[in-house]
Amino acid sequence: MARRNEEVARLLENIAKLLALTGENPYRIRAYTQAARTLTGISEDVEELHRTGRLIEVPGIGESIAAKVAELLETGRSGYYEELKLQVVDAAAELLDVPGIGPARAKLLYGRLGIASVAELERAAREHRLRSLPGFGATLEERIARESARVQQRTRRLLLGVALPAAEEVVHLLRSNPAVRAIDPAGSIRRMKETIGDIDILVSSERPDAVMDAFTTLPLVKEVLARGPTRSSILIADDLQIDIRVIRPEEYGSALQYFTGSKDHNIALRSVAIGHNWKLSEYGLFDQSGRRIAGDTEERIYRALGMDWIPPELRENRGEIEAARRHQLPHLVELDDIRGDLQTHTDWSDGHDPAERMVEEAIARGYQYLAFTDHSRSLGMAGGLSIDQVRQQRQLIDRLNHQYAPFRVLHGTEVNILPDGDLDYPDEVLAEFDVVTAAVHSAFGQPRERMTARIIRALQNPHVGVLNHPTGRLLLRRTEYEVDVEAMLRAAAANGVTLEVNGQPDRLDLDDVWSRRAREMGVLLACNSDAHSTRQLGHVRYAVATARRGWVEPRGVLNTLPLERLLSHLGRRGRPARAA
Ligand code: DGT
Ligand code: CA
Ligand code: CA
Ligand code: ZN
Repeated sequence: MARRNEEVARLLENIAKLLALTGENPYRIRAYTQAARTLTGISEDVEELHRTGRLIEVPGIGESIAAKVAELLETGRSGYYEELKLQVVDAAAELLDVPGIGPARAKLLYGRLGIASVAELERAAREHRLRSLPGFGATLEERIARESARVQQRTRRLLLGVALPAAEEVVHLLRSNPAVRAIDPAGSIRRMKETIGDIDILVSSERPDAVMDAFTTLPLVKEVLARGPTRSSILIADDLQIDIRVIRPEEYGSALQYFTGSKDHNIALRSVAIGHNWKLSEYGLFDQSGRRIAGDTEERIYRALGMDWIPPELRENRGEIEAARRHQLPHLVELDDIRGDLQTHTDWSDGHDPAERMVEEAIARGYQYLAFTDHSRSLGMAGGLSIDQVRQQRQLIDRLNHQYAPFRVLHGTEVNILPDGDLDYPDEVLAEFDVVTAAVHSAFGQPRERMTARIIRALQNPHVGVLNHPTGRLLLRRTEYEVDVEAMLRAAAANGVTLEVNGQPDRLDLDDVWSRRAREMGVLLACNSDAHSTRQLGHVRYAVATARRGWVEPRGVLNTLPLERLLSHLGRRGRPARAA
């Protein structure tokens, strides 16, 4: 079953928001947001914690919050939250989703202008009706217009990291059904696009009725939206909508090809078929007389059209059809190629799990090495490490290396790039790490030239091995900071610095297009999880998916190297790697 941690966390966050609207004291409000954050990060299942009476052992969860969590888990609702909603104008609460709008401004917008939804807010901002309000200037008005557009966009699309596990669970539950011959996620999920509009699943079967029965009665169904003979839609937790289509086996390949998309890829592929005087549709590939040339598998369709089968991640009409015709498709990196992770956090900074548990999970994943890259000292909020703590952590890492040999724990840091491009530790401290990863975590608002110069300066520091989440975007929330990415890539190439493809579902940074460009320019990439818990080590799959969408091959990814070659690569930058 899916974990309900996220659902519970959202309730706690909503309570915090409503409390803020009622003018509750900040300590209580913070208790709820902290508890929400903790629940999202921990690897334990919240239902399990509740069942075994250990909820109140979770840091930051006292009896009062535990009681509300218990009620939600047992009854699916929260009386406390319902009551709060009645107290507060429910609609005004929606405005708080817009960055820049706090409780005071929400009250003002509702009270003075009667604005009760994000859509109305956007319209009012575009019509310049906000600037007359006290404390609202033209700049804020512009920002609100932009941010409320983004909030509405966000509610229309989902992160791949949310949609994919849900789709996979449905696929897993149905696969063993005897009426199901084959089942696959299609659409943007199969292409591993960074955000997903809706979830499409295809089933090959000769008994559509039986498949529909099974689908619409899955235990995770919250609501059946539509049920037809070969097509149905359900709603599951978090209001995720899943559409399923049942296809006859002889048409399954062509349907899978068609519904995988992208639309642009399909259009280009269809014109190849037209070039042969053939017709390609979701029902098959047919010649002029209507005879079926192919249809049961995708491989046969692509082969009949004179090309290699194209991995779904490449189907964006970015040159893949030409490459497939010439038999020159890239040999894409795979999850199994990854030998270790070069960005992870432990409970020494803002991670949730102790170093030992991270190591054990990495070993269970089949890794040869794992770098701990806890935050550096100026990131107080995230428990950045003082120089003393760095040295204490090294003793622990030496112990772990002894205990878990031949597995190798690398002592790393995610060192802040300060606003002027200096790094957050002096060079002699940086020289002691096995791997230095650097990142921008502050002063995001710098103008483009300053930000670009700042990052390039960091790339020129001979101790820096990797630049983390290079553009700083947060999907559906914050665009990248202003930076000349081409110049950044050139500097990375010139200085031999690896650029990260960060696997956190809301980062995927570098993205697919920049990853491809980076490789063209000779820049190495690292597919990392940026895990803040053992469970999140699995996020590396999204980094690999993004790299695959960027045509990246295993030799383009630093952490496909076995340990010895990784160490010698890291040593090449300025200082010898420490002997194990
Ligand atoms: P999404 O859901 O917005 O993340 O993106 P997709 O790619 O999953 O798009 P969706 O769900 O609208 O349709 C699934 C696939 O069906 C799409 O990738 C390609 C195919 N498709 C949909 N509409 C058309 C169309 O008008 N022409 C062609 N050639 N293919 C289409
Ligand atoms: Ca879709
Ligand atoms: Ca769809
Ligand atoms: Zn970071």
